[in-house]
Amino acid sequence: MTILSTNTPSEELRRVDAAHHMHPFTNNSELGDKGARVVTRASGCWLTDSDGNRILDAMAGLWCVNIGYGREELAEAAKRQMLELPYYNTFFQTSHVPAIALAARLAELAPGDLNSVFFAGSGSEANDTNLRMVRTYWQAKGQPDRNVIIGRWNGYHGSTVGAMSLGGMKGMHEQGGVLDGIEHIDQPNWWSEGGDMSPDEFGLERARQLEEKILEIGADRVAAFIAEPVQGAGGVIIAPDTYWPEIQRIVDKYGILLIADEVICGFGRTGNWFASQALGLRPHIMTIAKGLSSGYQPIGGSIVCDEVAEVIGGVEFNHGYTYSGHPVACAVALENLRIMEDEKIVERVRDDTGPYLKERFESLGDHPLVGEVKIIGMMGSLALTPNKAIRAPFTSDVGTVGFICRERCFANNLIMRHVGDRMIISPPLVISRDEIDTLVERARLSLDETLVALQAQGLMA
Ligand code: PXG
Repeated sequence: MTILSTNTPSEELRRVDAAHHMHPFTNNSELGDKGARVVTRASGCWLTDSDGNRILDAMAGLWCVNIGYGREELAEAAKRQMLELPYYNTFFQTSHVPAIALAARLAELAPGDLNSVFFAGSGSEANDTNLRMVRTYWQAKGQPDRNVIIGRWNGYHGSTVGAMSLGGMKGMHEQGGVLDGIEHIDQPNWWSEGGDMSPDEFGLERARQLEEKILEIGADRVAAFIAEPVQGAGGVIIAPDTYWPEIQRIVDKYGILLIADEVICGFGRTGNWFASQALGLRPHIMTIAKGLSSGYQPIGGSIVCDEVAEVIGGVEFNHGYTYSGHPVACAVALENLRIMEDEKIVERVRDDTGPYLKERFESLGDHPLVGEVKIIGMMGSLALTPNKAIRAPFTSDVGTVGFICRERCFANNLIMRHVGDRMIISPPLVISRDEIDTLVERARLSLDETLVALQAQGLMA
C-alpha cells in the first residue's frame, strides 16, 4: 500500500493524483503533463503548496473561506461536536441541538420573514431542494400546472441534474441533458452584450425579458424565478442599477416565487449579510452554502419565507438528505457565524477593507488590457479586451487570453481565476490592507506579462 503524506515528494503526489483522482471541471488528460498544484496547508489568506510556494488566495478557495484559513475555534467546535454527537439525522420527527440553534440563528440573520431553514450538504443540493419545494408548494396550493422555473443563461446554481438545469451553463447542459420545465432568459452582462445601449437601458431591457418569458409561457404556469444577485461563476457580473428593481416589480406583478441564490453572495461577500439586502430584493427563498461554514464543513440550505414554509409544512415533503443538518457541520457553521459577528467582519468589509479593495482594484482600469472593472464588497472582475474604447472581444477563442493571464497569476503566486476573458477575485473577507496591496501588485504584474505574451503571439498590437 502506498502511504502518502505532506512529506511525499511533489512529483509522486502529482503522479498518483493523475493516475487515480478524477477532478471536477478538469480535463484529466491535460493534467498528465505537469500535474495538479498540490496544496498542503493554509493560514489566513495564504496557501502553501507541496513545492513550498506561498500563494495569496484571492479566490477564498472556491468563494467560500470567508473567515480565512486555520481558525482553531472551528476545529475545536468540530471536535466538541464529534465527541458529543457526531451524527444523528433530522428525519421522521427527530432533531438535535446544532441544527435547531443554526436554524434559529439564520432566521435572525436573514431579512424579512425568511424564518425557516431546510438544510442540505451543499449549494447544489439546496437548489435541488428549491426546485422540488417550489413545485410542491404550487401543487399544495391547487395549481399543479404552475411548474415552470425560469433561470438565466450563464447563471450557476450547481452541478447536480436539478441545479445544473436551473443554471444556464451551456457546456454543462450539453453533458447528460437537462430537466424539462426550466426556461432561461439572458444575463445582464452589459460589457459583452449591451451593444449601443446605456447600462441603464440595457438593465431594463434584460429585466423585461422576464416579463416576456412569463407571458410566453403563460403567467399561470410559472412557479419561480431563480437568480444569483451577482453572478459569480459566470464572471462576477454586476447588473446595471435598473435591473433588480424591475425584476422585483415583475415578480410581484405575476405573483411568482423569487429564489435568490446567495451561495456566493451571502455571509458578508458583498459587505452585507446577504446581497438581497444590498440590492433591495425580497426573495421568498434564499439558497445558502459556502460562506455559511467558511468552507470548513460541507453544508448548504434554503432559508424560506413564512408563507412557503407554512404550505410545505402542511404536506409531507418527501425530500431530504442523510446529511441534512449534519451536527458537526451545523456546529462549525454556528462558530463561524459567531466569529463573523464578534469580529465585525461584515462591517469591516462594508466600511473599511471593501472600499479599500475597490479603490485599489479599480486602479487596474488604466491597464491597456483592462476594459470594465466591476466590484462589490469582496467580489470583483476585470474584463480583458484588445480595445476598450469599443469593448472589443479578442479574436482568439474565448478564454484563451484569460487562461494566459491566469497562468501568469499562478506563476506570480496569486490565485486569481478566469471566466472566459474576465479575471475574477473573491478573497477571504479577512484580507488586510497590506494583502490587498500585494494582490493588486501581483495582478498588475500578471497583466503586464500577459500583454507581453499577447504581443509576442500577435494577438495584440
Ligand atoms: N449556487 C451558486 C451561486 C454557486 O456559485 C452553487 C450554487 C453550488 O454549490 P455547491 O456547494 O454544490 O458547489 C454554487 C457553486 C467556480 C465555481 O469555478 C463556483 C461554484 C462551485 C465550484 C466552482 O466559479 N459555485
